[in-house]
Amino acid sequence: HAADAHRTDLMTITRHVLNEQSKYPESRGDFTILLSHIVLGCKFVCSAVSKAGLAKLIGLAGETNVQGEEQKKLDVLSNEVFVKALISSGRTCILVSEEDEEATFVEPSKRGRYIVVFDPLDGSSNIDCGVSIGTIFGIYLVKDKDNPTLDDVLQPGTNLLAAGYCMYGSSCTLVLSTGSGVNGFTLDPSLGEFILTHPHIKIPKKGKIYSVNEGNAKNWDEQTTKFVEKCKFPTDGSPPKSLRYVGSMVADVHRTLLYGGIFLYPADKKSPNGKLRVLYEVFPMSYLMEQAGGQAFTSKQRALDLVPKKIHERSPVFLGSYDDVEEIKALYAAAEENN
Ligand code: P6P
Repeated sequence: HAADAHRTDLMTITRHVLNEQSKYPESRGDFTILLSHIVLGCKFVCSAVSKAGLAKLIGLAGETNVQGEEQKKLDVLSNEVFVKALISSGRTCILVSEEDEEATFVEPSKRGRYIVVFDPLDGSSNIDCGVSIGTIFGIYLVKDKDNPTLDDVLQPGTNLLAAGYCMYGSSCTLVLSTGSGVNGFTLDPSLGEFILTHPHIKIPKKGKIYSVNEGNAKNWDEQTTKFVEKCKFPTDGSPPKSLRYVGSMVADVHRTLLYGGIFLYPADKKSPNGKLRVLYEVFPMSYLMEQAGGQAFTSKQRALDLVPKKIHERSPVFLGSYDDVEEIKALYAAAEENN
């Protein structure tokens, strides 16, 4: 009764992480506890986002409610929930959030060994039109938890212990890697549990989709312009690629991970470092792409090799199917040689 076993042998995210952690005999369950608090935050945001539309009717989330009180915007609310959940886990010592200008150093009595970098509600400008948005996070170890410094946060993405995102769309899907592949979990609202629905996600080696904001084409550099031109007018007889661009990173990356293709947020004359943030957008998504057999590039180097100097630093990023990213890397490498 394999089907029956599948139905009754529920692989929840907590069980899955415990299984993975059991490979490390020295692990004391701290990481599992940390992750369960991140999952709690995702469940809260999922519930708040799904009510956002209704909230307009009853004056919640960013509107003034019947008492005329200014309700918090969803991204501010989400940030507060994640910060409180992470601190209460007792396993974190530094938090970096897209919503907070400065890093949060957890008070010694509640401090643990982990650093969490996160965007609590990425793409939140899209929420009013019902487009999928998401939480993006990455987890590092602190060097010395009794003396945490900002240097602990300005680490290359190659030091990440884990990364993931939770997409709030038609369903609530959490995609996670702790360093041995990528797995996807879907929230079963009747159980309040994330159940393993996409085991061992592997991105297709080559894709048929490119994903970029063509509205910035006027400001692109020559290499990006050439690459996009090749997507539209292939010179090798292959069919043109399809353009799919949601404008919400989690939605565009999730589609790229499952269907293949390439997502680009290049630098342009207006934004010489592109728009996406290194710590809590580029690194976690690049980590997941590599774990799923794809790759991520910044126009100069492997994205995970970047060493950020500031916590809200930006970088151009080209990520997705291995072969597609190779093509744009070749264009930038050729330009380097000619310089
Ligand atoms: P543009 C959303 O505001 C965001 O930070 C990412 O989620 C998304 O990929 C990007 O910006 C979209 O930017 O300039 O194309 O609207």
